[in-house]
Amino acid sequence: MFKKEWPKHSILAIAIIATWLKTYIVYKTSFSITIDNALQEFILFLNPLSLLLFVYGISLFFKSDKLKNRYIMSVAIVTSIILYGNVAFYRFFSDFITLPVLFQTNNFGDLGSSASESIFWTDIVFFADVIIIFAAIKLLNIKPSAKDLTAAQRKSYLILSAAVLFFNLGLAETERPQLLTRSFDREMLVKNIGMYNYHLYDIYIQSKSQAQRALADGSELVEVNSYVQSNQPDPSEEMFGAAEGKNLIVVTLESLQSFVINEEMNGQTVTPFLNELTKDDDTIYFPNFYHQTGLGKTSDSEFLLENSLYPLSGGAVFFTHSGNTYNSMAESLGENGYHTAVQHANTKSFWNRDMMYQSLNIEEFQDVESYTVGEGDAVNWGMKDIPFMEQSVDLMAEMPEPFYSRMLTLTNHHPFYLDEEDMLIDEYDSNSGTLNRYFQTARYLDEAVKTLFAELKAKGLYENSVIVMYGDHYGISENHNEAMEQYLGKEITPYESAQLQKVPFFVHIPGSDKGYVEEEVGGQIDMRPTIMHLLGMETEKDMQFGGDLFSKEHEEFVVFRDGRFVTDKNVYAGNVCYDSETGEETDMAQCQPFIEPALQELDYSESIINGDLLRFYDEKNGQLILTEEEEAKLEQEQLQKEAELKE
Ligand code: GP9
Ligand code: MN
Repeated sequence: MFKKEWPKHSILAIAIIATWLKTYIVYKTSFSITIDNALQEFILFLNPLSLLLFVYGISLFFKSDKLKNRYIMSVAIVTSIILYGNVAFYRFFSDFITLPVLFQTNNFGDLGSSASESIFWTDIVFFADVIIIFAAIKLLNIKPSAKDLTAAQRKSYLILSAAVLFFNLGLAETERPQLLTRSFDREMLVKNIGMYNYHLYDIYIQSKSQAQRALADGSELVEVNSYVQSNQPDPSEEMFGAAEGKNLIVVTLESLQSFVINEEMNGQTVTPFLNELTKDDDTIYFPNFYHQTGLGKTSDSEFLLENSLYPLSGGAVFFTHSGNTYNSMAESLGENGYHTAVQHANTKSFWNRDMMYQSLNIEEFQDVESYTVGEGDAVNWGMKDIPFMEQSVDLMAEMPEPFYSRMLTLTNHHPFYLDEEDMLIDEYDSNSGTLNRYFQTARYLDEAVKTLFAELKAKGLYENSVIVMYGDHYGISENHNEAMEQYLGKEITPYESAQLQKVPFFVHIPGSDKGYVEEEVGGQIDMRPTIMHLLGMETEKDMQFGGDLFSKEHEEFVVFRDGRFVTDKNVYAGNVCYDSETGEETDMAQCQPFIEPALQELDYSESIINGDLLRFYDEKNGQLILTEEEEAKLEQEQLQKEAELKE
């Protein structure tokens, strides 16, 4: 075989095939990537190919064979190092590498000590393709006479590799719509676009935010700061400290919208337990409360809750800005002696939570690994909410008190599938299976909340806790408007669409006798100051856009992430001003004064995130952290302004 003359580009072909197959074998043996169907398996198999074809293919442009071979060897070595780096990292962290991990210096301690335990000499097999290519270069007798490819042939080759890439992306898009714009779990990225493309994508996302960060300086915070300071409502005297010293349990009610609360579907009650709570002596229920999330869905709602900042207009801030400085609610509570935790029975890398929670200073993240998902305990996206609640309370009972635990539910999630035995009511009868099933999963979620209360009581945690619950975002998108019209019995105008962004918000303080229905118009941005004041913590120095919902000074002005807004009198949606009472179109002059401020507020928040501006802010004393030059620059600007005014 070594005597025989091999075709000119044998080495290239061998390299592509060897690295491709090796990558696939490593996927299957070194990572636990969940595969649900044959298409996903096929995508996984295919996904290393596009990049390998391209990168190895560049060798076609080299003139000398020697250079070609050297280049091919280097590509094999570099891709092997990338893949192997991930394998070693995964052994310890069960996650794929992302750039910020390499730059987060506090991670290095862990990395160093774990590296030695995650590397074995047998790992040389991860370089099998390098060895094969090396052997091929040394041993094979390549036709010396053959000509190089013509320009046209090279062009077709590049077109082929681009075609493979688009084919791959197309399949990924069918499998995971909006993969690159919203859903951001590294596992899902690796699964759909491949390890190598994932790293390119990661580099792109991270360098984009790093560039914006590098260009920003503290003086940008001056204007934002004075805006924020002038918009802080004072805490309500009655509610400030009403839950002081208690444990804080925040429940994220997955995809729960207010349109099911206190309503029936074909004569069946959808949320019996939550309905009772709305009338309960110890619960304050907010029926005019809106979600303000964007593409980051659940994670955006977490961001709003923790930071009282708006999420981003493009992409999920959990994914794009997990390295920023934040002054989260968890951090403040931690400083006030709270143990802080998140409980969520899903993979920790989903929404990049494992990274982001470090930046938010959340002490403990109990992800799926903390739970025992027994036979029949999982449906749809993962662990069912009822067993999740049961086990979560057990875990909570182990936490030092006072604690702040945030529980993220999962069952009431698109596509809203449920096991037969968990269907407590019938399906609805519209043309949308999604909406039909939604009522059943919402009913199940309600049952899970009931379970939570019962478990807390059983474990003796109930009395000493305050329970806050909020719907994270809509569950039924506008694609189901026709079915929604049937259910609501009215046409869905832009006004109605905005109304459908209402999500329930509950504040339950056991034994307080403070329950009532609070009609105040508010949004998720208001959760943080509202909660912190309840716990008796001041927030006046916080860089936050929300306000205490109990405060008399709270402004009824909710800005949606897309620029729509709601005030006590109006709803502004689809560039039309509506009267909030009647839902009829009204004089634009009523909305006009709010249009600019709404965008301004979103802009301010966005500039904080993009410039990572909180690194220039000391939330302890409410002072900006400026360099001497920045101080001087500001003074100069101030003088100039004064001079202009005099003229
Ligand atoms: C996944 C859960 C659901 O962990 O938070 O995410 P979503 O798709 O609703 O943002
Ligand atoms: Mn969600």
